[in-house]
Amino acid sequence: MAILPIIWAPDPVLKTKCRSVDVVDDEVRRLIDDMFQTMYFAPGVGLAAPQVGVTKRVIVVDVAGKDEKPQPIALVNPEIVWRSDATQIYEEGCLSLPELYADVERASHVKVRYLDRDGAEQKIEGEGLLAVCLQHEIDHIDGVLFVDHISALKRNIMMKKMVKAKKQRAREQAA
Ligand code: GNR
Ligand code: NI
Repeated sequence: MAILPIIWAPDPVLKTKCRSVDVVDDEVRRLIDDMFQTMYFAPGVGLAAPQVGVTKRVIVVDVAGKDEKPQPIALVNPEIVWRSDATQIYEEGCLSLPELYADVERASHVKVRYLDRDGAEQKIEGEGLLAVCLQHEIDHIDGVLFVDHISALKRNIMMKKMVKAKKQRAREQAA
């Protein structure tokens, strides 16, 4: 298992519509294991494959609280099959947009069909943070970031901060 480097925006890999997985094989299971390790280390409540540079339709989530038992869920080829008309607003963050947060409105309840790590078809229903997280991660494999749901003005300010932060990091790494 390995902790993988997380890619920061702006980066073309985060804008890519990812490819479906044909077969859930050992290579995909290794990716899932590495993604869980990377997500728990970060720490985060979700992670999508393009955030670690892999343009495949694979996401992992665990929205259990600190004192709760872990609830890891790996979803291959996830597809939202139903979303509620009712919406919720949640202050989102993203490991690919470190230290940036914004309110995003999404469906408050979703049903998602996916393949589990054994390749078996499963369905999951989520509300609250799980619904937010499933939609945020499925956006990632379609090349969409949470800032794509806010006003262009706010998005431009945030992306300028990201360009600055990346330049600063490049300077630090060169030093
Ligand atoms: O760790 C994360 N927290 C979070 C908080 C509110 C809404 C969405 C998220 S997902 C984020 C991890 C991440 O970037 N996943 O892609
Ligand atoms: Ni994210």
